[in-house]
Amino acid sequence: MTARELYFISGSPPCWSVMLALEVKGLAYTPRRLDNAKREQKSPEYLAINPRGQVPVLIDGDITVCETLAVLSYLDAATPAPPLFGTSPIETAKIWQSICDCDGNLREPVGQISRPLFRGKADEFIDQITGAAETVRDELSLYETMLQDNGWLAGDSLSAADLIVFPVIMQLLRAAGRDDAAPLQLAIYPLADHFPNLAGWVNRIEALPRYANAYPPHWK
Ligand SMILES: N[C@@H](CCC(=O)N[C@@H](CS)C(=O)NCC(=O)O)C(=O)O
Repeated sequence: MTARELYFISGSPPCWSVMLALEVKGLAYTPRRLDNAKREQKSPEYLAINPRGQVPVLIDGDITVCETLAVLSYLDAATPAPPLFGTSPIETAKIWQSICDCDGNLREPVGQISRPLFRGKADEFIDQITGAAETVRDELSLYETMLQDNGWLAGDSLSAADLIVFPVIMQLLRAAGRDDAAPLQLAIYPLADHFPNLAGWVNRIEALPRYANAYPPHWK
């Protein structure tokens, strides 16, 4: 057992980002999985840890950190290698730009696609899904161009940008790859058919040595 604990919900992209960061830095932790179906994140015990009732939360000894980016920053400051936020001003700027782009332009439209599909309500939300897919394809095209000459989203090495964007893309693929998404012709899945550079980037992340440890338990 370690003094480091991570409260998470399986399949939550922000939680997956933190888990990947822990694995990339080789940091052991005790996973504390909460059951969203039982609303365990709203229990009095958990609200005492995070009054917002959200995950991820990292506990490191007597330190409690809420919010994904705060956790990534904390981990990077506490364990600098490998660096997640760059080693030069321009690298740091590019990483933050990519994170802001994802949070401002990709995360919500991916949610607009994945939420109804995961609930089996594709028919009911067809306009929302196809409209969001258009926005998402535009964003993925930008990634596709960026990854033409670069292995990673914000420079020559893996960074927090990759760890933030990757779980969002995986959530998208899980939704777009469902049988009930096929008739909608979202032109996203299989990724390699539509965005081959992005598919190569996904493969690179999946090949990280401890990748499997962070994979959402209920997706296995
Ligand atoms: N800004 C927060 C957002 C975290 C968030 O949205 N967490 C979701 C899981 S993806 C959650 O806790 N949902 C449960 C709830 O709100 O009850 C962060 O990045 O940490």
